[in-house]
Amino acid sequence: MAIGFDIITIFPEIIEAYIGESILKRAAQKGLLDVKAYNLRDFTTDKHRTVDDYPYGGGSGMVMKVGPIYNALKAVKADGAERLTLMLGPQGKTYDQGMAEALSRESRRILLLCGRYEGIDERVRESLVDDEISIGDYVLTGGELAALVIIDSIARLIPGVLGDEDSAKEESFTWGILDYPHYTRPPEFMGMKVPQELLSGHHKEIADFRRKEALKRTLARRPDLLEKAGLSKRDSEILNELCSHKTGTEDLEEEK
Ligand code: 4H6
Repeated sequence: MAIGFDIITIFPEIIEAYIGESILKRAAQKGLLDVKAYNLRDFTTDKHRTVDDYPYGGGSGMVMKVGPIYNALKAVKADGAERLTLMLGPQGKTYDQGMAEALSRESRRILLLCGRYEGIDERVRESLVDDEISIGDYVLTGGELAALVIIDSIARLIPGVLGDEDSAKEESFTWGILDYPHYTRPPEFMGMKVPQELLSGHHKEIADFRRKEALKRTLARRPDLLEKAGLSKRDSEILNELCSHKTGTEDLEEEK
């Protein structure tokens, strides 16, 4: 179960630099991940390798031209492989873990188009891509960081990429709520203690403690997630208990 990405960008080095490091590099070496970055300027036809132009109707900033993007898409797709073509932009559908999971099951290669300047000629959005994705409600100078966020979040869901077979299983169990707090040695640091439940060695007690802490945090910081989360009967009981004991989140309130 491998996955492939094609990235069209005026800064292929940004993509290559990140993919060429650490865990994603190993995934690529293992044949689980294939990322190819293409320089949009290689698909221009003028001497200056122009990818942008002045906006019709005037105004500040430049707009990415449709011609080079069309040529790049045509050249990348020339191998005839099935592809899902996505552009990254602040006006797209908001990306989340559910979309990452759906895309991790894609059999097609995923082609990501990264915009720069003030935006991309609207005809690209209308006719040349399948969809537009946004990684969140903020503006970036270019789509490259958004493309890397998408590649990274999908790659870690491919079995064998993290090397830890249990992690995906455990994640699906806690999916939809915030993670529980983590601790490692020493058991006490500058007076701050690791919760005794974690030192007990009782697996049931540890699991209950973690679930309760995860629910407590979610209630305090992201109550919106609780509505959509797939909670068990036991989870609902824990939450009811937390709600009845005053707010049950006093220990989190000082963190806010
Ligand atoms: C397409 C259209 C993604 C791409 C416009 C990209 C935020 C996200 C971009 C633009 C991005 C996101 C160019 C508009 C710079 C603003 C590149 N910004 N922009 N949230 N920027 O996923 O000016």
